[in-house]
Amino acid sequence: MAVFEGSFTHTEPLRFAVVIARFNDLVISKLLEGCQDCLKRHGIDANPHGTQVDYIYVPGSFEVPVVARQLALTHRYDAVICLGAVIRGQTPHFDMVAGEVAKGIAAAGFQTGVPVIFGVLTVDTMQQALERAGIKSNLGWDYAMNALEMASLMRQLRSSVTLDTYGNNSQSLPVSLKSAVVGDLPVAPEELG
Ligand code: INI
Repeated sequence: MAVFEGSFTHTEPLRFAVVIARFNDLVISKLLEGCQDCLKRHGIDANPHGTQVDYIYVPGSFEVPVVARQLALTHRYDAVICLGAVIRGQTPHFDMVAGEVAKGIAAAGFQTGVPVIFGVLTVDTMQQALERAGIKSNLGWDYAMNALEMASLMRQLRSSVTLDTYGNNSQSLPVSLKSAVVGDLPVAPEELG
């Protein structure tokens, strides 16, 4: 048997998409800075004109999932990082918006087999949002770490499913997982249970 876990080295081949909600830009721009700082310090060329990271802007967090899913479906990226901030004090629809965004981002990852990172702050106040976007810590850094780890893990799982330790095609994974890790388009709902 084997242990699989993502690493934070050998990042040269990795490709990421970052989906950025413009709403609450004061917070989001800081999350993005933290995210880019982490990627750069792990050897990623985070330049928008470079080859490793694409940046896609949407109006608000509600629009993030549809774009994240579309990007994941291209299978051009090892992971999609979603950045947003939904603040309770700003909208009576907080629970609805936050819930739909969370569900949509989870579905984008689940349906495509591509890690889609939930980097959407859901907080009560702007103060809390800013604390998590640089005043105390910067969760943008953590989201990038999650993306690096998942990107690496999925590459390992893909190569182990394609060719296992004994040089055979592995038959041990359930169909849904096999389909997800080898990057088939998209996993049929009935396989997801
Ligand atoms: N979008 C956010 O990302 N955060 C919020 O706090 C927010 N509030 O407060 O309303 C918000 N609204 C916009 C929403 O995401 C959509 O862009 C809009 O409803 C159009 O679909």
